[in-house]
Amino acid sequence: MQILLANPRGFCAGVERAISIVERALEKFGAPIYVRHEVVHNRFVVDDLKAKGAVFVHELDEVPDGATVIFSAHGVPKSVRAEAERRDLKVFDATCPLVTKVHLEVERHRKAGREVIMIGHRGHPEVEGTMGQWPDGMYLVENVADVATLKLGAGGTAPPLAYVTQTTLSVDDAAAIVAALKARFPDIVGPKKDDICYATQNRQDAVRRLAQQCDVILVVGSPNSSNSNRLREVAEQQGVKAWLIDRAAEIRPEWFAAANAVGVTAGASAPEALVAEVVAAVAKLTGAPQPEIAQEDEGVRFPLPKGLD
Ligand code: 10E
Ligand code: SF4
Repeated sequence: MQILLANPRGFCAGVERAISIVERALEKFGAPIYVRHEVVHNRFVVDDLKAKGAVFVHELDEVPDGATVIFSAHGVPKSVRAEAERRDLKVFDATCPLVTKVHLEVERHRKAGREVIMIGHRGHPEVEGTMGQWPDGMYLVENVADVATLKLGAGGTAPPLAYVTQTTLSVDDAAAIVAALKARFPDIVGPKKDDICYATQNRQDAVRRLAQQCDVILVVGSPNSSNSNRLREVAEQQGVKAWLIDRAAEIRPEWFAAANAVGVTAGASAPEALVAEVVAAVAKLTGAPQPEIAQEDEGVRFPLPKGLD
C-alpha cells in the first residue's frame, strides 16, 4: 500500500494573497474586520479567520458605517463596489488579479460593442462578479446544451459576440463549450483558449497524472469550492474513485479495502496542514509509509494592496 501526493496541489497565489489581506488588515486595524462572502471557499480557513476577529457577511448592508470591509477572492459586481463607495466604507479588495483580468476583458468587449457570453456555474460568486461588470448584454452558459438554446438580443440577429470564462472550470468541459460557441457563432472572439487560470490548469493536470498511479483519490477541499469539485471529477473521469473531504475525520476505512495506492490532492483554497492531517490519517489506517510531503513552487506571487503591504 502506497500514498502518493499530487504536485502541485493546494493554495494558489490568489488564495495566499486573499488570506494575507484579511490577516494583515486584522493586525493593522484590529477586529472586527468585515469580509463580504467567504474570503476563500474553505471552512477551516474561514473558521480560523473568524477566531482572529474577521466577521463574514453576505452583503454590505450587514456592514456598519465607517467599518473596514474586504471583498472575497472571487470578485464582486460593479454595484457592490459602488455601494461601498457610496457608504464610504474602507475597502480592501482580495479579488484575485486573474479574476480582475476577466472583469477587464468584459469591460473591453462591451465598450467595443460586443455582447459577452460567460461560461460558468450559475450562482457562483465569481460568476455573479464577472456578470456584474456590465449592466446589460451579458449571457451565461453552463454547458453545451445551453449554447444551442441561448437567445441573443431582441432583434433576432446576433450582435458582435465575445466569450469569457470562470477561472476554475474543468479544462475539458470549457473546451467543449467553446467549440460549441464557435460552431454556432463563427465570428465570436475570446481568449486564446479560455480564462482558466494557471492554478486550475496545473492542479487538474496533476490529478490526472496521479490518477494513472492510484485506485482511490482524496481531494482535500470544502463542498462549496468549485475548483476542488472539478479535481474530484477529473480523477473520476480517469476511472478512479475519488472523494472530496474537508478534514481527516470524514475518511472511511472501507474506501481503501481494495486499494494498492491512494492519491491525495487539495483544491486551491485548502491549506497544506489539512493535507498533512489527511496523509497521516490514511497512513495510520492502512499501514502505508508516509510519503515525502514536498510541494512544487509554481513561481506565481501577487503583491498585497497598498496600505497592507
Ligand atoms: O469555488 P472556487 O473554486 O471558485 O473558490 P475557492 O475559494 O475554493 O478557491 C479559490 C478560487 C477562486 C477565488 C476563484 N478564482
Ligand atoms: Fe486566482 Fe486561479 Fe487561485 Fe482563482 S484559482 S484565486 S483565479 S489563482
